[in-house]
Amino acid sequence: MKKSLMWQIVGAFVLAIIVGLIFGERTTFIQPLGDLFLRLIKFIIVPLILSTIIVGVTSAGDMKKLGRLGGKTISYYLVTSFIAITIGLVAGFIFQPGTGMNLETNGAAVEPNETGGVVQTLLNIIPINPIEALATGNVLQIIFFAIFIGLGIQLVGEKANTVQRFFDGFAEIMYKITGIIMTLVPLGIFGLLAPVVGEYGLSVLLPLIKLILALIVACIVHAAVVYSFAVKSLGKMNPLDFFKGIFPAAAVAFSTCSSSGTLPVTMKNTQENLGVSKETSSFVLPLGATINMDGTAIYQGLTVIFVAQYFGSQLSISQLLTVALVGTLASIGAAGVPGAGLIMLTMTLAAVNLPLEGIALIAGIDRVLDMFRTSVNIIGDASASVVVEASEKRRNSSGPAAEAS
Ligand code: DAS
Repeated sequence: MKKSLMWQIVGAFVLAIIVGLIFGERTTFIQPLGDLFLRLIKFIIVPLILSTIIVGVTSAGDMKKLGRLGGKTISYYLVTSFIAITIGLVAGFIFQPGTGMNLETNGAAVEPNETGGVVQTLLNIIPINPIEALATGNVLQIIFFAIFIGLGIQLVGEKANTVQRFFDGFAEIMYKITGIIMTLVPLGIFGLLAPVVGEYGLSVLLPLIKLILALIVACIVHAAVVYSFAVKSLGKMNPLDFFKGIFPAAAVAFSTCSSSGTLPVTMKNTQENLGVSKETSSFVLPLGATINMDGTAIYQGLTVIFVAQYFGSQLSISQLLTVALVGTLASIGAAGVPGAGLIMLTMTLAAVNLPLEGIALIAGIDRVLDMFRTSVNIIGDASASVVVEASEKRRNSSGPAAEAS
């Protein structure tokens, strides 16, 4: 990645903190700058995902390869998410963020999040109306639609060549537009962060500082241990090069608190800085932006322990296992938008009969917690793309025997 962009991003962070601390809540006058950047990256998400997945599927060559890519990707996501929630639980026991707390809540009753369970979540992936899925930006349904269009192009063959060439060209156009928008990343980070710094003064953050610190440490441990090990041992990449390469996307995720919104930048970084092919990144990353959220998994584990400690509840081993399972599903079901993890927390708390009022305890600072968990979410997606890419390259280089199998 160009050093100048990295330093511009660091400068944007520093400037945002200074301006936010100086102007406090008056910093909202900068908000339109952040909203402008957010709208620019959101407007390309749907056409980018649709065109790049169709191209990714048609260039994958065959159904077997697609199945192999999917199997590796989903397996990596499930394993890292389960490790993440375990780290979140351990961080809760070590930091004890909820012990001895006495917080004023606004008493807002919180309804359990009607997620409709896992089966309904899986069924909802199938779009009844693909045009509506595109119009509403339902990413999982768009992925489903794009995969089947890509498979259809392959099965139809020559008659669909024009359609394939259209989407090839359209995907290139979307990558080019993403590159142009990327030049605005420092400006966008400044416009998004400064108002948040101005709003969340220390008086708001101090009472929950142990919870914030516990999440930050757990995120750093997860990224430094799990992703370093994965990209080094499985991805054959120097971890420092990996974290440097994904830094712009992590910074955008931190500022936007949206994995889906960051997707164009994540794809650009993995392709240009981490050497991941368009074919792999266009399949692994959109999927990851919606179902792979390790940061959210850490947050689920940690905040459940926080709530249990606050209300003086002792969780049994079986309840902890329930949290690990349901929290992993909650991280899969969370959408790649700001605050999704807080909404899914109702499901995890309800699973172990903890009072949903616990959500009101953290809702006030959830935006700050969301910054860190969303950054980890997209770093995890990028690590998956590096691992899957390396695995496919090893397989291809092992010759025709591997191709035949
Ligand atoms: N903000 C969500 C995301 O975009 C994560 C969360 O809310 O937990 O990944």
